[in-house]
Amino acid sequence: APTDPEALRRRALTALTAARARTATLTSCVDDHDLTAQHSPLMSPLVWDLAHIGNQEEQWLLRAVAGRDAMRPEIDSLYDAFEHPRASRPSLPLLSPAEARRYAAEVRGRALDVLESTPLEGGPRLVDAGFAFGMIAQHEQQHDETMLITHQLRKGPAALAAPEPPKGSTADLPAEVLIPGGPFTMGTSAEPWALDNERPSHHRIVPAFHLDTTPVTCGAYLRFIEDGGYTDERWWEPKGWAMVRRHELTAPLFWHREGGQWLRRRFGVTEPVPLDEPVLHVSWYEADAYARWAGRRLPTEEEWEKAARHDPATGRSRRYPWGDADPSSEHANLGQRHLRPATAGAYPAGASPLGVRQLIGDVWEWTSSDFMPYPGFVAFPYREYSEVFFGPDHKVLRGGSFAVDQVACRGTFRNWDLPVRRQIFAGFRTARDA
Ligand code: AVJ
Ligand code: FE
Repeated sequence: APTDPEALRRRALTALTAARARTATLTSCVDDHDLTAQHSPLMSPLVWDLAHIGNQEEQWLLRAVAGRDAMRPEIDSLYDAFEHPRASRPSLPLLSPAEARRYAAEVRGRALDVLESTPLEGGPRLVDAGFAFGMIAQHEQQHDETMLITHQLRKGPAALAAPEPPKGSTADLPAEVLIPGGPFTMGTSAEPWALDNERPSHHRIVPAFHLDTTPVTCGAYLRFIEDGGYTDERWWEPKGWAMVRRHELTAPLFWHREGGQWLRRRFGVTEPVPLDEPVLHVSWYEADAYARWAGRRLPTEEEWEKAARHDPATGRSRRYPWGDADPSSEHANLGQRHLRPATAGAYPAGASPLGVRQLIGDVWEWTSSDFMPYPGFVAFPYREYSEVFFGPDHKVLRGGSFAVDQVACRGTFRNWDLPVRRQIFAGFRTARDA
């Protein structure tokens, strides 16, 4: 990771520009009606995400770093995620698509002036401007993933297209990999754009365990379904069983059965369920039930990170499974380059030192862990980014999906959500004690 000011400035400019190009794609591929409609009570209208991206950039770059006055103080509360739940956002007096575009573009123009004229340091606090630019690029990319989820929930014809990801095969791969017991370094104090919840680095002792070589595939998940997984209370946590009964769940979100065949809807297209692709759109409860049915369990968050980062040859933790180099298209399925996960066994160049595949990209992976602070955690730049979500309500997801940009994805990156959530691009892999 670069530390000299000119390299940081270039890295920030590249990251901000890439995020805005993706935002433009996601908000120009449908008409104004689809931008302002609510496609699911779980999601904001797309036009809310667009203006919220601009408003956060105004608050954290123009006001906090550069000390500018608010451009439109009356809109701050409309775009405060804690003031208005997603379901209520369509009834707010939101900026129109044209106004939201103009506002976000105006903020960006000023932010680039600030980037030109502000001395950059690489430290992890907001006052270290290098971090503030990285944080805002990650924030925009996270909302781009959120908008892609809205597109997946949207009814109607496809609006987005992308080439197919590379094919992989598990024929020559072991089903699981043994991760030997012992200490490893978890989290980071060095990565300049790591967010508060990834810090600080600290030692953990992780007993030996076995981890699936690849994420669980649709084909494997289908065996759980066909074995009566959704009708057998034995496999389910009580709250998961209650969810299955209440909503009469029989399969992952977006799957349905027709003429004896399982189909799924993906970005406006209905297609046969791809048996060799990692399963997507399962809740934590479904992942947990599958693992119990298979005689296994979900990995803990620390097991996941050790498998992804620990190099047994040197004893140090890498930035990514393949080493310290930034991800390329050879390493992982990231950045909405493709609109689906690659089949299991793809991306051999992205394997970990012990041979675990597809830890980064493809599907977010549910872990068994609650979202908790690391020892020495300090909230920044605001408590609402991570701290208010710590506790037993949220489960940690790791590794990133095909919809995550590389700026918001690394071996230490932590995502979290409620265990009932299914619309996110989440799958899982399983583990067992050694
Ligand atoms: C880390 C993905 C759970 O989208 O709610 C965006 C990221 N925080 N704006 C979310 C986030 C503030 C967050 N997740
Ligand atoms: Fe946000």
